Amino acid sequence: MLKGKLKSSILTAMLGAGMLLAGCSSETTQPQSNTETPQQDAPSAEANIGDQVNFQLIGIDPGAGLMKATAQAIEDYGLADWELVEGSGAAMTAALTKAYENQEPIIVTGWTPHWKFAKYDLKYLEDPKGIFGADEDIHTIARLGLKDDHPSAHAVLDKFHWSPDDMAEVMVSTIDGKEPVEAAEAWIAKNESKVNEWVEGVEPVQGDQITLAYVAWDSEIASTHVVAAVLEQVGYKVELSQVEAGPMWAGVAGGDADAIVAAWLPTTHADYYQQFDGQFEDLGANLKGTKIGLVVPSYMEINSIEDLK
Ligand code: PBE
Repeated sequence: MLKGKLKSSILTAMLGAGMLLAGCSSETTQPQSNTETPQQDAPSAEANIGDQVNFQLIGIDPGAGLMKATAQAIEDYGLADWELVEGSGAAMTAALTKAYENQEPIIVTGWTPHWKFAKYDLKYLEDPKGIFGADEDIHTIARLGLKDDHPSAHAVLDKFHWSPDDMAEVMVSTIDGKEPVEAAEAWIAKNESKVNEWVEGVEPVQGDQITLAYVAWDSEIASTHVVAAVLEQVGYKVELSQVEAGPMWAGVAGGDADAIVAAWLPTTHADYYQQFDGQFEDLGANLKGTKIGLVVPSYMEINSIEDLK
């Protein structure tokens, strides 16, 4: 598990660095070509949107459902000139932050709940073909047999539910400098009555081990750390296993992980759900009202994915 975690964070760091380099080189070439080629002196607001952002959609980790949906959108909207840049959640927010600070155009793959909507003025591009699906829910998924082996953990996981605002609050405090563990504990301390509902009537345990798998999406970093801290209050020793999306689903289906709280359904993780159907227990929604799509700063003039053609 540790190996996987290390590998994935190195990969994330490399991808992040690669993207930053790509960002730098485009910054240096753009002004040059503007001065050298008089025809390109037109104000950038009038330049084709594709040219403004080098025909790049800034993606995240390749296993994310959001990436599959974006690839589908590229196909269905006829955006063959466009490239979906693979990276990570962290690389995507780094690129967005940099562009936003310079008021430069950028198009990122985005989702709600996410702290970026609290920090920046952003908008989803309209998706008239409905490729990114309607609002959906985040489910908790347990491995088969968890209920018999660890009934208290199963009970807490089954009861765990909160709102998009709750999740966003934990995400924002992480981005404001708290470690995920501290952000989770601070939220728990402020929301005793909600947390009491999840642990009410649950039999305490003495250091039994529970493993939660998750992907380093900011939303799932928040939820997984909150649930881990609550399980620890009940007496569990919780191991967090940070992996990619495919291994996360394979882990809970194969029993290496006891549970995940990161299943975006029915659309975003439909492939994984079908692939492992029958090999896990779906404990239902822990949060209702998520959204995915293409996101741009509000200062950009485009409003619809169709404007990218
Ligand atoms: N996300 C965040 C994930 C699910 C959670 C939207 C980036 C995905 O696309 O799979």
